[in-house]
Amino acid sequence: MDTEKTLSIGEVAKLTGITVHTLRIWEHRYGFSSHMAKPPGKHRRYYPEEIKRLKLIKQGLDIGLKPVDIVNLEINTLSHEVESYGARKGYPIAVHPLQVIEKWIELVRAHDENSLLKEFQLEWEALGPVGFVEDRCSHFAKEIGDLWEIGALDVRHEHFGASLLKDFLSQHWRKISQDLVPDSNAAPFVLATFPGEAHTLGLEMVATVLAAAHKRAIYLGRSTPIEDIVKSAVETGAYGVAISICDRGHSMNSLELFAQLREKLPSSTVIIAGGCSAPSGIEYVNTFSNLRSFYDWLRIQDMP
Ligand code: B12
Repeated sequence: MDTEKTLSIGEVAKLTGITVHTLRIWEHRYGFSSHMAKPPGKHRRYYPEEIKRLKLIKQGLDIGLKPVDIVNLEINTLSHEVESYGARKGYPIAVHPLQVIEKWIELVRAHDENSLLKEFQLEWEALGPVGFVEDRCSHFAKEIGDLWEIGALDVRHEHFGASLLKDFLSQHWRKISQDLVPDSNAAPFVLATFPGEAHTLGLEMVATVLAAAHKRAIYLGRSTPIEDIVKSAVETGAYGVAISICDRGHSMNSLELFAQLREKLPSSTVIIAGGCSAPSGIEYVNTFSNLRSFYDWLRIQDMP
């Protein structure tokens, strides 16, 4: 195999969530010989195919399997082991979504829009809106990003997959809203990204969770000036404003933007933030580590 296309241990750690320290212990203890390349005189490198297997190992460990039992299994046996162990322990099927995501990625590669939409629909029906966004969409987006980073997908694939998912979510949450959020005067949540932030998939996921909790969403979308967010919130008597921040470049001035938002919004309007680069620790901004906890929070709000 071509060693130029191999990955360093640091890259592998970043992509799999397994620490460099743990990977080194496993290298030492279990070998991994068939999955690694060792260029003469250099550090060992990992073949990209190994990422999939290591992610499955991580899933197995997260649900209680022991490294000694799984680290050296080949991918099909490993996948079977993780799945059957998860089922025995009563974990919902959503705990191990890798095979599904892999199938979706293949459909992205093939630009097979109809099949991918069918797959989305099947999972949507099986998991419900909140399970679909939390256990499928976020893994899918992350996997597309990871594969792009290691050069296994092109940016055109990223665009294709992300925009199809975005449109799917948009259609579905708007439909739920029409059917289940009967009162068009109910205090809404205003959804937006800050100026310069182009990533809106998170906002679509938030809108989906709001619809599932029977809350009204006013979707302003990407790159919205603070004044406009405030105007919409005031005019509609919004209960809250929800901001998604994905690009770290924009999170740097987000502290200032949140301060402006707080100052200009009525004091009763709640500010909520999420996304992989959302800042934490601002006392007047509610952040949520995942969309399920956001859903649980929504369900207990006493809203007009
Ligand atoms: C899809 C995607 C795109 C799509 C966006 C499509 C769209 N309309 O959203 C496209 C292809 C257009 C794109 C473009 C760019 N992208 Co991009 N993109 C991604 C990708 C693959 C997924 C992002 C995503 O949607 N994730 C799903 C989100 C929602 O997950 P999350 O942020 O973890 O949020 C979770 C929760 O926090 C919650 N949540 C999210 N928001 C909110 C809000 C609230 C209120 C709540 C309660 C919860 C919540 O929901 C999620 C589920 O659990 C990431 C890779 C990655 N690893 O993330 C790169 C990534 C975000 N992109 C990146 C970059 C750099 C760009 C570009 C600048 C690239 C370029 N040079 O042109 C451009 C931006 C162009 C611009 N004008 O600014 C970088 C950002 C790096 C950084 N510094 O942070 C990333 C990380 C890729 C990388 N590894 O470099 N991108």
